[in-house]
Amino acid sequence: MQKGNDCKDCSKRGGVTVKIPKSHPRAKSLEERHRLQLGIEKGIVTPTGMIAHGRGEAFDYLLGERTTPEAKKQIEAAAAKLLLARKPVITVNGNTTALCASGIAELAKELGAQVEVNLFYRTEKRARLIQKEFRKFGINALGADPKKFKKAPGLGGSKRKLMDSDGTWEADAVLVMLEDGDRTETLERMGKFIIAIDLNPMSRTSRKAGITIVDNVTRAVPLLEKAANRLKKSNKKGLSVIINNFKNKDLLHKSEMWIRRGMVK
Ligand code: PTJ
Repeated sequence: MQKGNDCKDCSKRGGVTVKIPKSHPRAKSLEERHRLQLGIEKGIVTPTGMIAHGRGEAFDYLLGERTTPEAKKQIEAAAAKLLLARKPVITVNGNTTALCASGIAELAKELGAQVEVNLFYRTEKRARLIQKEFRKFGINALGADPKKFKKAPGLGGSKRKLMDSDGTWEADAVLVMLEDGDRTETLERMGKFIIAIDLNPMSRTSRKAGITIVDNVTRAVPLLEKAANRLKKSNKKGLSVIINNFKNKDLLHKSEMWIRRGMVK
């Protein structure tokens, strides 16, 4: 859970305050739902973001709501790749902002990466609210200035085609979370290396990304920051060895086996 919570252990639903005891077996899951609810109230999260989160929760439940050994390897490779990148960019939407803006901000600082707002249900107001949220954590997020937009080719009418000319447009490595397959494919076609965080190892984004972390963003983002901090001490050769030994397809298969069978075989 991110730092700087608006609410610690209670949630207001329809004017009713509901206490979530720390000992509640689903406390973390309820806190995440509450965080999204607050995000909707603030205008940061789109209402369908709740449905997207529910889908993620289902996969997370089947993964045992923990970072699997495979996800730990995916996180290590992702950190190595982002550290080697000339210009890494982290793109954020409503859900990721509500769930872990402070963690993303820490990660961006650790990597020297830029943060860029990219929305499916884009309104300029939402983009500015997300930018404002990141400012609280010392990040000047890109993606809210229409004068700087360039359009990714091949994304048709989707507002996800909008790219900041100083951000994803220039990036060589892009970290995406809760991403659509068509944007992942487009960014790859543009020559960018995609690192995805997605609880569904079977999604188009998971299969198209160069490195996929099959984990909840709320766990993966702080672990990625820790890995980046640790690997910063390695030289380029050491980081390249990690990436060269990494096999995205194999680890995706193993992640899928956790979900399908509760074991890796
Ligand atoms: O904020 P906007 O306007 O950009 O809206 C974005 C939404 C959330 C509507 C959009 O990203 C969306 O529809 O997402 P999806 O396609 O439902 O979800 C993308 C993937 O993220 C799915 O494979 C989910 O299982 C996965 N996912 C959901 N929650 C999490 C997650 N992966 C990691 N951590 C989560 N907490």
